[in-house]
Amino acid sequence: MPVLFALAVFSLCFLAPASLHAQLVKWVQRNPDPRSGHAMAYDSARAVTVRFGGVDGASINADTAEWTVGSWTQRDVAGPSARQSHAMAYDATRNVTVLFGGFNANVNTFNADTWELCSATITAQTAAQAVCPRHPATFTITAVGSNPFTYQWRKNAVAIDTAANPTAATTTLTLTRVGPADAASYDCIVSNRSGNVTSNPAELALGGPNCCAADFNADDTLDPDDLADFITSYFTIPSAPDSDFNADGTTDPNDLADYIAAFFSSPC
Ligand SMILES: [Ca+2]
Ligand SMILES: [Ca+2]
Repeated sequence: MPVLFALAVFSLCFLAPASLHAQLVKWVQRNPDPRSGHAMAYDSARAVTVRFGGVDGASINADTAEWTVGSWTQRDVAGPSARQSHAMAYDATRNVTVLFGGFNANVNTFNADTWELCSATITAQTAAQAVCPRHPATFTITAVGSNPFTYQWRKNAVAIDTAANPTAATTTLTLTRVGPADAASYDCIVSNRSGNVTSNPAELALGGPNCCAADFNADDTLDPDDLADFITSYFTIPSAPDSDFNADGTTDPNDLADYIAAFFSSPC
């Protein structure tokens, strides 16, 4: 005679208006999902309680479900075989749920395998932004889940060379002095043992109502240093993107003329 256990989670809903004559009290059954011999552990990185396996009266299960406030969500993830009486614990240092052992009465097998449930969730990221030319721009990503993570920032869906810009392999991408070529869409691929998740693309635009085109050294002050710095760039490193002041793809006398005009006529 099999012995069945039923798991039921109840919540007391209680409304208490000012008048005791108008009062509603009732029990609400949250989830009628019978289960015994399962294991559960709290994943603090994702703020969910993970349940795996167990017996529901009809079969031994290999399903994964997660409990958050008020409901269970079934997770369609491959993992351990069907079992009961296994153990689970959460490793808060690496943010993984560890499962070990258990028993499958259908095949009379005691398990000796160890599993880790890994996760990666992007919880915050920089939105689209506009940056004044030659100023720095940063994009930041925040991910929670199983350590360690790796990061790969992309520009227009193409991986940024991390040898040229090591910040492209970190949580914060920094572009030190943006120019027309930097105006693009940026996202980040976050990877760990659970796989990859990609952030939403965020646009970087150049300019804005408070930008000062003639502030060549981008210190938010227009003074003779800017004129000197532009002339130095123009004559010594004409290949530098900054020397192409009018951003037409060529550094020529028009850039010098345009810069000087901007410097002496700029209201900033
Ligand atoms: Ca300046
Ligand atoms: Ca030019």
